[in-house]
Amino acid sequence: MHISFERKATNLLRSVCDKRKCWERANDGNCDSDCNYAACKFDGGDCSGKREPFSKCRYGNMCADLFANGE
Ligand SMILES: [Ca+2]
Repeated sequence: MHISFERKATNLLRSVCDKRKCWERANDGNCDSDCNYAACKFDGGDCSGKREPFSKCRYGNMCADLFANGE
């Protein structure tokens, strides 16, 4: 059975969105950068027009998350 890394990453990020209660903060007019991932719907679009600042990374969302975690 094979589950792609990308799919795992997406599931992981979705759980992160849940933990951070991003769904409650999405689209409230404030940019919550810790929710600004595709898996969190880019904070409901509160942060710039869905641009990906870590686009150089193959898995941009994950890189952004690791970066946000302190390294
Ligand atoms: Ca927000």
